[in-house]
Amino acid sequence: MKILILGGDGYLGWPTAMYLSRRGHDIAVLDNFAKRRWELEFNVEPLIPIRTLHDRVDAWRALMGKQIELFVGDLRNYAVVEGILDTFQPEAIVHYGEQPSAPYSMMDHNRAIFTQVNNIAGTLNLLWAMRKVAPDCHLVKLGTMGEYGTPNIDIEEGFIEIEHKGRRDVLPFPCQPGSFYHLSKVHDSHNIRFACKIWNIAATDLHQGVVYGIETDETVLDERFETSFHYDQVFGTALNRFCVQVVAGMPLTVYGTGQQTRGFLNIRDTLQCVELAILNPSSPGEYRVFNQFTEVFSVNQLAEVVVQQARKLGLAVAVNHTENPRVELELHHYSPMHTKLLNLGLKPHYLSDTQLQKMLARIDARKDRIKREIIPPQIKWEAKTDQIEELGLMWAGA
Ligand code: USQ
Repeated sequence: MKILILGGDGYLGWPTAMYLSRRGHDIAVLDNFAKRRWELEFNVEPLIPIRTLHDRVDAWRALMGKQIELFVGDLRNYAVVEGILDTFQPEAIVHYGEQPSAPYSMMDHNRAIFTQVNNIAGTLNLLWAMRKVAPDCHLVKLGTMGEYGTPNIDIEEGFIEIEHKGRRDVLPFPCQPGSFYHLSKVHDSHNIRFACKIWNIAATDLHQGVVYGIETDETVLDERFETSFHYDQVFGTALNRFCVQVVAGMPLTVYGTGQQTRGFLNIRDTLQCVELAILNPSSPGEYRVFNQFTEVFSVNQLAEVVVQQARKLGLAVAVNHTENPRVELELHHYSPMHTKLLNLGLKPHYLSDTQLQKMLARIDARKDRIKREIIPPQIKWEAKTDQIEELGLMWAGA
């Protein structure tokens, strides 16, 4: 199948491109390298050095004999989007091409605006271009479990049947996201659902949980295929950060009481889920939501499993309950449904001792590259003063 991957240079985009290419699909990737620029804003870098996208694509061709077509461009530029869709004529589009960090979006006014304009305008351009030049293409969009927030009822997969004043309807599940980033995904979801309705577009909105992991079956084939593994306060996610922290001999940064609970999944399962969505497309005009995670953990549980494995390696570990920089419920109900992908055949890679040991070993091999100063959380949700001055950062536009 012809598949276009937006955000093909990223933590998930590049491994997805390799995974699908290896399975015989005809792959093109688009990226504007924005993530590499945001890294420079904060002087952060992935733990394992990554090649340029051009070099990765060349290496993939040289080693695997498979062509990944490379487009460089910005989704905010409508002409670029329409041009690429028209040229490549994808049958499926996997859309990762957004600003992915909640802390980034909460840092200051400019970055909040940037996140929403970038994410929402990019997706809107895509929808308009699909309508015009690729109306039969299936959109597989990466949304987030964070769109739902933490309501005091079980979370359904996208929709809930409600009875109100004697009448019944199936309506989008209420959204109470916890950052301007997560809100950008909610706005995307509304736009996509509407586009499906009016233009008969087929779309799957993958409400993904927190991804962890440092490698996939393809990244390990050659050092040029490595993906960008972050552990800093802006782009690093909880479990990845905790693993780097123990290796660096730093206390684990559990925010607040650590009782806050989320859905998690291995990076290998992201690839599986995306492929399952592509191979089992929604129908024209159908907007569907899959909750994409395999296990639920509280932050304390995550810290505990990392501590256990680190101790086995003789690492000295401490857990530091720092003041929570975010505004989020710490003690809450959390029981989201996640059966649709399992029903399509998802075989989860659950978090295991072996998996964690492997991850810690990979991190340990790159221990000398850990920048300790980019780990502590400094970006605060409720700061009323301008945080960029305190953090010594400036906004130069995006
Ligand atoms: N947390 C800590 N300590 C840390 C980092 C995080 O206690 O050092 C806590 C946070 O307070 C939060 C939870 O861990 O309660 C998850 O935070 P995270 O930074 O791992 O993930 P989050 O900001 O929610 O965002 C990540 C991805 C985002 C994706 C989302 C899925 O960056 O792109 O949409 O996970 S979800 O969390 O389900 O919304």
